[in-house]
Amino acid sequence: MDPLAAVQPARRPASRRRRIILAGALASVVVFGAGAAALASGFGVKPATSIEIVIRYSHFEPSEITVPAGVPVTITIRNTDPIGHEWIVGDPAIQAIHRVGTELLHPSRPTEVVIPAGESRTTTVTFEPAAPGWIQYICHLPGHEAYGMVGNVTIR
Ligand SMILES: [Cu+2]
Repeated sequence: MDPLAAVQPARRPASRRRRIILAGALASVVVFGAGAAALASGFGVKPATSIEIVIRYSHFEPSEITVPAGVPVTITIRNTDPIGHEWIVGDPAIQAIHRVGTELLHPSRPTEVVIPAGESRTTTVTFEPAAPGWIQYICHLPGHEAYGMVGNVTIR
């Protein structure tokens, strides 16, 4: 048996996935009509100090959060998948370390949270000012980042 099978991305059923991709394509057309650049930069989104991120089918929902700089932000990560995941938030240097890391599980830190299957974890992080997209949250279990388990933090 493949020893990595237990951590392979939890994929949604194919037929449902196709419908969602189609719906996403339609939504993109509408969004671009309404001014995609403004939405993509988080314009108009009020920074939040309490955020819930749901993990479903090995994706973070939402995959974009907007937070204030310099104040504690409470983040609850709820894993609805039948496999464990992790939530590593940080700059490209942090992500590079975890990308080649060999530990499947490690002790949780405020910015490095392991969420077992079906469980939730809450952490508190204070973000320093950074350019949009510089700080990301990624699951570095094998194959998960490539499958799309990536989110962006906008700090304002
Ligand atoms: Cu994952």
